[in-house]
Amino acid sequence: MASLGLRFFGIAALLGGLYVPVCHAVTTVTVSATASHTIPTTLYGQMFEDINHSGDGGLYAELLQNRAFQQVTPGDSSSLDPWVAVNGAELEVIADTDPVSSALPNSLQVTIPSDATGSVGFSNPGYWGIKVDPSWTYNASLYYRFPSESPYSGTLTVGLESDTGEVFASNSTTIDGSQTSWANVFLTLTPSSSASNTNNSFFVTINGSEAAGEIVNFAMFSLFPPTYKDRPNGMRIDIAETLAAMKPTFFRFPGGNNIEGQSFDTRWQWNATVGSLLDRPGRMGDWGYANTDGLGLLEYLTFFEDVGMEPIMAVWAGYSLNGESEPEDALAPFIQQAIDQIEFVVGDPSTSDAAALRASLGHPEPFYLNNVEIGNEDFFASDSYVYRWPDFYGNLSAAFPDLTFIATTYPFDPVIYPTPPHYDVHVYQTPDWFIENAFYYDSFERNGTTYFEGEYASISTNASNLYGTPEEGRFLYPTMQSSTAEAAFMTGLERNSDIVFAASYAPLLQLANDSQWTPNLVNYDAGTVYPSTSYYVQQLFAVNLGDEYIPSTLPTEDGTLFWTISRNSTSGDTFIKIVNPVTDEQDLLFDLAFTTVASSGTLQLFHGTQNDSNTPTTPDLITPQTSTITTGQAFNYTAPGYSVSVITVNAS
Ligand code: LXE
Repeated sequence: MASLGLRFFGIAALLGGLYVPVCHAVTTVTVSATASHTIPTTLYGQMFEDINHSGDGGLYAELLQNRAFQQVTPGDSSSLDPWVAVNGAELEVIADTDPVSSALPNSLQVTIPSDATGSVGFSNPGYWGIKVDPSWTYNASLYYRFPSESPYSGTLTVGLESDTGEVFASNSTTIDGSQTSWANVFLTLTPSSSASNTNNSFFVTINGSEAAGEIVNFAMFSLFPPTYKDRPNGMRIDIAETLAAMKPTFFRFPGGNNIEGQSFDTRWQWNATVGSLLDRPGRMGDWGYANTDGLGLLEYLTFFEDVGMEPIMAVWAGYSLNGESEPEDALAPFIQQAIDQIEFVVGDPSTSDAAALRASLGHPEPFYLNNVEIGNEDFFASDSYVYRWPDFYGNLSAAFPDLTFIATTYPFDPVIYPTPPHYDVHVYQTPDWFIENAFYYDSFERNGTTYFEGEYASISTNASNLYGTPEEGRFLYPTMQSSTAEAAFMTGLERNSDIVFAASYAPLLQLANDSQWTPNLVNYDAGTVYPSTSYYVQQLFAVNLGDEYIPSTLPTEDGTLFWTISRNSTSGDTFIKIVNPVTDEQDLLFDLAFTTVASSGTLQLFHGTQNDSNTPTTPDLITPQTSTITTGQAFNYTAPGYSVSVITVNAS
């Protein structure tokens, strides 16, 4: 326990002409010179699934929404969303008699009215906007065919325009009525000026008077800006860079609820997400919108290599969100599908078809993979996890003895066999809960079992209605109160990193215009990324981390001041993280047992008031500020209210 000494604070208050010393309780933290354990290399990472348009419309850089009419019902008015007609064209999503591919059965059938004049066609406003950047080259692509042969030949134009009709970029080609089979049109767009906002759209037009009465079918559109590390079919640069700047060590994917499916048929299936985009049918995701699966297994894995993080990959485990579990005697094909998914990632192309497929797609070398998670939140179907866990774990660990498998129930309920080596623990709670549970793992038995805090977030101030509305206390965006409370909890994760091997805030990403869940770590719209206060907490914890944990005086278990210390055993850089999740400032005295401690260090201070929040209307309200600080074997520090401080000092 921390010793609370009383110290006369340096500055005295002037009162009635007399100097009256102001008393502050000072918490003395004695810091050992010897590490107690090695910090796992996977401690701080990210949990991702397509929720809040975090994949399509988010990390995945494709700009066109509903680009291939996947998982829509032709004839439904919503099947066209968000495409709209330009200048009187008649648009209809049809089940094509001769579709562009068997995976993409629907086409956009465009009829040019017989009295058409001017440019006639259709446009797409993207995912609530399209960013027009004159320094970018956009790759536009579409497929077309004439359902009936026609003598028509004319110009097709694609471009980017504002909602007031200002054209920023356009490019053209000739299309031909003799083209009754599918032809691909690929055109680049280089805007000549920037747009003042993101209320822009992508348009496709033809000359109305020349084409009057013609009918043309279109399919599989795409519009890509430059991508992170220049990957074809890759990631949106600003979002990817924001994620990479957190220095995540792992990326949990592809769910979360979104691996589960609302039913067995709509579960995430790796094999439907690889190969040509024409061969990906997409699926109805678990968060109310179709997933294109353009962000497929290979795109994920490539992204992990580009960022330098490892996967924590989930396999579907026989349970879907509607509450149904596969009976035990029906599991075999799903276990095989999970084996194939893992083979695709790490298998040998000479012995596995899935690995050979990976090699044929340009990556003959296996990807790095250590951790595989079996299912998601299977405590919701714990009755069936009693057989699903041993069946999946038994078969998968026999096929891949070098891999590590993670169970998704709680250690105590139900008791499952064989005893899982690792558990994925989730918690969405109030700020107070996170502060009160900074010692959550301290009492856990050290029996070889280790833990992945796979989802956590402080989501509401209302303990009795955590998932209620913002009016009922739910956070729309993280605040300094919610974020510093998470930081208090994280000091406990770091202290217990002998048994906590990984931890990730959830959810990771949110398109601010349309989301299903709040709060989220990183928010964005079509043009801008808005890192939240919790993002900066995650970043401070992840970037400033040594390879060894340095024990120190324990914080008071029911207190309001927390710290954790780690050290880089090569450089001697020692990272002292101090969290004050309440209003009043608090004083500390650090007393380091190291022989040599630098006389100055670096302070990264992140602090604000309780409700301060980085939002699209107040971006960057609170960011960490760096300064130099006087250190030494003993030094004082005052932690402001609602703050996370990281003091980096060299010690040996
Ligand atoms: C639990 C699940 O795994 C996630 O998909 C949800 C959002 O983070 C959460 N309820």
